[in-house]
Amino acid sequence: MKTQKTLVTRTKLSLTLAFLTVAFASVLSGCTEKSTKTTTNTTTTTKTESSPAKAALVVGFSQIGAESAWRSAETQSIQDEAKKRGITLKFSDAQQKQENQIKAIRAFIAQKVNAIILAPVVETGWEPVLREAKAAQIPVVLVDRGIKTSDETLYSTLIASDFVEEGRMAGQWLIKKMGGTANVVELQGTAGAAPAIDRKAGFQEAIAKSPGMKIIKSQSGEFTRSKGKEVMEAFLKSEGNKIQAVYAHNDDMALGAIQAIEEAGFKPGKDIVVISVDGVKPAFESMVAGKLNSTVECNPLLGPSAFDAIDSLVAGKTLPKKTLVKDQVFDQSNAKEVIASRAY
Ligand code: GYE
Repeated sequence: MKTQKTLVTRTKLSLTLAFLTVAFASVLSGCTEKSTKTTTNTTTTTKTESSPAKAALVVGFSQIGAESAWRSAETQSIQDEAKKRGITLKFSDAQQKQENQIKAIRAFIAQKVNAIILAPVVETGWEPVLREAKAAQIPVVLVDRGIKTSDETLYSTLIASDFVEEGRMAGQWLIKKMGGTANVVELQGTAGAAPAIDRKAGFQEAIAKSPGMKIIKSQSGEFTRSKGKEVMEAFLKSEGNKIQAVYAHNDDMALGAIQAIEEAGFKPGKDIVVISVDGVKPAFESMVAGKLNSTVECNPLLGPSAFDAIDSLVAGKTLPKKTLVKDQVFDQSNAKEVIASRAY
């Protein structure tokens, strides 16, 4: 009896042990399965998200300000594109001051952002802060305006229009319109800014071929409508009837000048021919209304290419130093036809 009992107990014991072993094994295998799943999940996540590895990107954007319709369209494009790609964008508006941009870049570096987008207000004075970004291994993408530096390794790439060419196109259009002879007043952009320097140079180069084309006055209207109006009022006061054409480095200043011309009792677009650069919606409306004569487009929708560049840089690729945005000339002859299709 005793032996039998022991046997039964032993059998029970080994059965229990066997059961436990199986149970433990399946718990273990469950664990393994789970951890495999987790691994699989992680892999999938990383795979689908060689994008949402993007989603984790934090980018700082140092913007110049909000001086023009062009600038607002550029800001919008970069903000929209960041949102679309799930990128966290730290946005800083410098209110036209380089010192504010430098502060913003230093803050981005301290926050260890993955990349910096910089629209530099002027061409010079960026080396010290860009050296700090380089030391922190944070790539810098310049958008819309270039800088002057002897060390091109301080930024990764520049995405911008050819402002000299825009100036040339404006000059050529005006020579044709004026039959090679005109007294022109020029409203320049922000002093020291790449588009102001280059648009002036390109225009001068173009009109140099027609000795009848003369710039009789030239002053900065700071790329704003109000300053453009103010400077044009002063030009009209001192030059009056002599002025036959206005060349403004952007649409906002041209629109301000148009107001000044009307208030002085002249007809913009007829008595005084007006040409500018940018191609924003209000410029098209003014051309349709017969006031602005022509605008040379400068595309501000730089968000998609800026973030494509950042993706490449984060992936360790090297980019060309400059990517050119293509522009074209519009005038009263085609403004009506294209106005509805304008995206900014
Ligand atoms: O033409 C002007 C703006 O940097 C290209 O800046 C840009 C210029 C643009 O304020 O309207």
